Amino acid sequence: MQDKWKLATQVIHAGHEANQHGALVSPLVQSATFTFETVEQGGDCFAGEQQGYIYTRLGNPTTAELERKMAVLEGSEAAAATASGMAAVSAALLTNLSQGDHLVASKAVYGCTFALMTEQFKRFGIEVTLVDFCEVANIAQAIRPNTKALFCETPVNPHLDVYDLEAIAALAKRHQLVSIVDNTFMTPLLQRPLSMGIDMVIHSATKYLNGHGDVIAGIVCGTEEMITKVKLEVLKDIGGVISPHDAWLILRGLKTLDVRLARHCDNAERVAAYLEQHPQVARVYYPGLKGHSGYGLLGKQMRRAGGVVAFELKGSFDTAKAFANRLKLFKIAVSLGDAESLIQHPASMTHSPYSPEARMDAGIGDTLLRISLGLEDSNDIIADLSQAFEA
Ligand code: LCS
Repeated sequence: MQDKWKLATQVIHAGHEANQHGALVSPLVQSATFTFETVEQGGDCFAGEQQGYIYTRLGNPTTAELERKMAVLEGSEAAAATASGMAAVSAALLTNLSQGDHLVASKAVYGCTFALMTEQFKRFGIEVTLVDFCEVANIAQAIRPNTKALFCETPVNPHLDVYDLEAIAALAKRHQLVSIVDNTFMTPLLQRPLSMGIDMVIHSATKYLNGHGDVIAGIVCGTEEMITKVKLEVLKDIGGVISPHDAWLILRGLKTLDVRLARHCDNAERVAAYLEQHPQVARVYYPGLKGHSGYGLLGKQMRRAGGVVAFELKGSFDTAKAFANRLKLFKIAVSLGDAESLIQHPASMTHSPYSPEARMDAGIGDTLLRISLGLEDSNDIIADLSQAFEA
């Protein structure tokens, strides 16, 4: 019965287990360590001969509930919650890559993911080739004998390019590579990469999953074997584990994910259409618009186009800056997926880890603005944009 529930029901119920007091909402287990009856029992728990919580870096009941819920939502065997989205990206990649290995990744990714791959991995002898994932042939050409994994986001932060997940998964399988997808912009309610053959999914849970702008966290989903490696080989020793309190807040946020996403998407669709017809706008990037390269995958790979829209104004960088500075309802802030509508300038903010050349090559222009549509009334959002255009 539970297996058949729709995802809108699973966001509320999946992963919940009966507790001592019959509390409807699972109690927050805010404890760093767990006690043993005897030294022998402690030793058996460490040796894996007895089940039991030991120390929160190794596992925690509140964290475990979030992990069970996310595994159900993504359709994975298991999940690991992490201290941030970057901890999830690095845990997923470091589980699969060692010195001398090679990674093929999309050249347009979140700025810190770019920095991790191009700066940190270099220090540890992990090679990375960045290509445009719009053409699967580009990925195939970049594969070498020592390639171990493929990595991308789709839709991409910040300009929302969309990549064909079935084609990427098939290519990975042909070459026995691990395919890893960052599903932050979609959440499992709009896109389920594992159902298309992708091996691992990661999230910045900071965004839609939590949805209230008060937590930094991440999730990795995959097979039991992969997630055990993530937990025992990376999280245990490198230590990027989630705080139980943050896991508890995400469990609360997830209950409303379906209803929140509906509003985020409605608002984004309306704003994208408004911007597209505006004479001061040069170009709108939103997979829900007919002219967008990802439009063909809408309905097939993605249920809806999400709550983020990017656009370029006619004019210079100063025009874009002045426009953003005039907005009143929109807050100038990075992050996305919050109740509040946010605007940011990728070139100087989220994607500043790129060199100007690498950024232009990835299609992230100087005048690009990215907005995350919040949960406000769309009339107020449009009115705010209109007054900024008129000023
Ligand atoms: N993956 C994607 C697609 C992201 O957008 C981000 C953060 C991360 C991973 C990293 O997650 P975090 O560690 O921040 O939880 N994106 C941000 C953004 O666009 N603005 O601020 C952060």
